[in-house]
Amino acid sequence: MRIATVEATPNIAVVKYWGKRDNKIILPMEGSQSFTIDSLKTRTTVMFSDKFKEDEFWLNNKKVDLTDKEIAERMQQLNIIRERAGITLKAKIVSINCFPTAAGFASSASGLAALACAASRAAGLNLSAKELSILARLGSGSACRSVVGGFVEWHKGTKEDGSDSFAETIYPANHWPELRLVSAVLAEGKKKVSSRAGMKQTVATSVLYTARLAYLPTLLKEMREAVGRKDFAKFAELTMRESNNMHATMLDTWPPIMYLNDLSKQVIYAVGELNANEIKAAYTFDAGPNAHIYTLEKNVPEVKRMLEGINGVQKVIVSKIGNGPVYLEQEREHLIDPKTGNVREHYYDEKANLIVIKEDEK
Ligand code: 2P0
Repeated sequence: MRIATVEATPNIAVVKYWGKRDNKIILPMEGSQSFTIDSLKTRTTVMFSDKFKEDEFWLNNKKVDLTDKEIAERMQQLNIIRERAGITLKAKIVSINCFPTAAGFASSASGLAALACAASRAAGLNLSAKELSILARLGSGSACRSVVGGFVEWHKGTKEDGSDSFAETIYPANHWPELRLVSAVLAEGKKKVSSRAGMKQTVATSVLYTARLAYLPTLLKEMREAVGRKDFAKFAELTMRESNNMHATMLDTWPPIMYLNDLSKQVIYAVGELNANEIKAAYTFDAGPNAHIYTLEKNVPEVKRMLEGINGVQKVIVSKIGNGPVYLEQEREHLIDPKTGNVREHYYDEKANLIVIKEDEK
């Protein structure tokens, strides 16, 4: 049957991807590294069928306009998958994010990783992790790091066709079992400058960006070693300085880009105080104000208390390191009824933290 369902999770980078050398097939200026986390899942079902007259995409129960240029670009992997599988069938894609409402978390990494895995499986392809990573990359750069688990590196590659630009696991999820990510939701709403537009502008205008590119190869090596040794103090310093470096090039962009807000800055100072005697926490910020703090299990209560003491922190989410995408094999877990091709009524139950498919309730 041409249907598959996959759950994928986001990744939070410690060496950031910010800048492309090819905007069409998404090749980065440099490598990056992240941990895939075990929470904030996206579940995606893809079905190919001759019943369907056109491709359809439902995200969080809303129909997405596939004629929109940016969305069509992000879905380019779908045609590549069809071509490779030798099929011309239309696809129905149904996706839901298990994120708290208004969390302001980016969902493109988990969403496009889940799409690559589910669409290729539904098309009957049996692809390697490397091939899946390359497909996910075409939808969103950071998504190529979510097709595998643990500590992940995206190799920038040197080939023009992108065949050596993919992510792989350097250390599996159980390498550093005490590591946790404590994420704080600081603000709602859509960001003013998208990552895609922002990074393009940074590459074009920031004079600091040259210095960033010069130091990244050394940082990638030092980070790999610090994670390998599970040296939290070194890992934390590298992580925080790297986040600051990326945000410095954002501010140095013209016109300037500022993703951090006053609350983000309060978190930076509070982490500094927490670390006064012993390094216990490492903040990192992406293209938005929300704080992501890597810490060790024993320090989670203290980090949570610190965040909850900041007026304006809306929610705190603790994650472990995850294993990467999971294929759901049970018929009733599909978001599409395989017999009829109809979208099954479904929603995310935030309290129970699970996806409810209406038929299950009967
Ligand atoms: C990262 N970010 O490494 C960095 C840190 C944001 C800041 O990857 O244009 O949404 O789709 O390739 O993947 C965000 O970039 O951009 C990102 P596209 P994407 O996680």
